[in-house]
Amino acid sequence: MDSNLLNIASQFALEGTISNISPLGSGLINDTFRVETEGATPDYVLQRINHHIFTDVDGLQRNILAVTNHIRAKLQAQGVQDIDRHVLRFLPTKNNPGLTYHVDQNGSYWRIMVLVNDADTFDIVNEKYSREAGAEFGRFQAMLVDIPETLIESIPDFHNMEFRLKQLKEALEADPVNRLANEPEAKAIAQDLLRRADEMTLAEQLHREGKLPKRICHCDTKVNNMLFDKHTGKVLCVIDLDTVMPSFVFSDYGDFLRTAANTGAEDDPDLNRVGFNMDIFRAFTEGYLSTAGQFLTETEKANLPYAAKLFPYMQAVRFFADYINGDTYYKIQYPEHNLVRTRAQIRLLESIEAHQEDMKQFINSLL
Ligand code: GN1
Ligand code: MG
Repeated sequence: MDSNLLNIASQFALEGTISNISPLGSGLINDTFRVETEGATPDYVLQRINHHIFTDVDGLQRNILAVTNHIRAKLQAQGVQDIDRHVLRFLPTKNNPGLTYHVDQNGSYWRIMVLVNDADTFDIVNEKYSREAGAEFGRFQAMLVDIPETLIESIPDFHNMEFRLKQLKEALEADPVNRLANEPEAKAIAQDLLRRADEMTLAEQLHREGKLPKRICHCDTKVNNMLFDKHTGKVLCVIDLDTVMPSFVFSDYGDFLRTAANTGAEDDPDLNRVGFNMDIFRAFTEGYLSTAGQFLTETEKANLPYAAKLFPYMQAVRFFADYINGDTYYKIQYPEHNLVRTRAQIRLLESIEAHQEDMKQFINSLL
């Protein structure tokens, strides 16, 4: 067992005696370890927080604590059993009961949460799981509509489409590795993306007009950010809370469909595989509206089809800006990776655009 990791884990007020620490999962942003303890005490998840991406770790952890405490209190009031399986629990440090992170001598930030055992995550979901995921993400937002704390944006302007377009325009102007100048395809993509700018910044426009609220959202509702019970298949809880922040509800609705309703991969080189799966859309939307329907405004409901196209669009803008910038943000596996990702997201966007009318009709039929 790594004595350095043991020393870090020992800074936290955990129960039991640590018997083993080993790498866990395949996250791209944080480093994650499983901390096992002897006997019946819980096992834990130890994480090094990427403080280059999340620059305000204190604010980030205060966000997460406010959210998990608020949800925990509601579950308690509802008499839910086994609460640690239904909401993440972060431990305080031994020295400071109000602090849920530790800074080591290298300046790395660490936190520990209780491990939810006998749980599965999925990268691909069928209709049944999509319906449950929709209900769970809707429930998550619903439980947080009355949270008293003011949350920070753990990544400022994370899902602000106007800001993402501004970043793209800056990249195109600087063109630091001459990809725009040298590649006719890059010019065509830039035009294709920019011509949709007005339509795609609808959320920011509505917000300025006072017609669209910000609420506490998860902001990374990829299909694999939800735990399911290994034995019953029932949804347990939402994980990966780093990006929980004020945003438009479109974030959670749109990003799930971007990942779960794509018939191909996010970076599929074969565009013929990429398309929008309407069965997954219908199942997820049914689930989502069954729990979020009560608090959503008419404007929010009417714009769910827009939310579905917004997220592949935003992701295309982000991948493409990174490609033009010379691949400084997303990890790439090969030089054209960000370009391939951009093409795939644009193909998905086109497929969603073609389904807008069907989507509107389906949503109206549920209301
Ligand atoms: C990043 O690292 P990962 O895969 O959880 C990104 C998301 C993107 C996603 C695209 C903090 O998430 O916003 O949707 O890549 N997270 C951050 O795959 O930028
Ligand atoms: Mg994740």
